Amino acid sequence: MSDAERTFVMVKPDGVQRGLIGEIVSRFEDRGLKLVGAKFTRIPEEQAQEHYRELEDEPFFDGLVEFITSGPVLAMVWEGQDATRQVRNMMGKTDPAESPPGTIRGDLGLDLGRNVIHGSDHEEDGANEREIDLFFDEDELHDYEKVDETWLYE
Ligand code: IDP
Ligand code: MG
Repeated sequence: MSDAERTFVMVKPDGVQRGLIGEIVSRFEDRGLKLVGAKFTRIPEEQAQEHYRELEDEPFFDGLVEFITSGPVLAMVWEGQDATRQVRNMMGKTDPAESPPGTIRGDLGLDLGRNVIHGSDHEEDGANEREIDLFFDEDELHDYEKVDETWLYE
């Protein structure tokens, strides 16, 4: 595999409440990505502020932090070739209304403030490592071989 990479992904509280965990995890499994870490957790306020720190000057920042801490989330790390960009492509755009059918946000959401999923931004330098470190200890991430790897990668 070239460009093997780990990326941080999270089913947000709205996705958990709407029973979309299975649907979302399924999409990444079907695509061939490998789950290397997962945690069902309620994010402490300080961690939420840190996670979204580049948005702290936005008018929607407080509401965003309130929303993301309002209930449990499923935090995950997925691994695969070019994983960060592939996951972002599967998610669609930030606004579900702008996201094409076939994407997670385009299929499962309607409103910008309730867009179901977070994924590290491939255009933001080092976002995946920073976010993985914020949510996971090293021993919570698992190196293992999956039986389908020789059939997924040339
Ligand atoms: P992303 O989630 O697609 O990476 P970002 O611009 O990083 O989008 O914004 C982070 C999150 O902040 C979005 O997923 C969304 O939940 C929220 N958000 C972004 N822009 C707005 C807005 O204009 N109004 C309300 N919420 C917003
Ligand atoms: Mg972002």
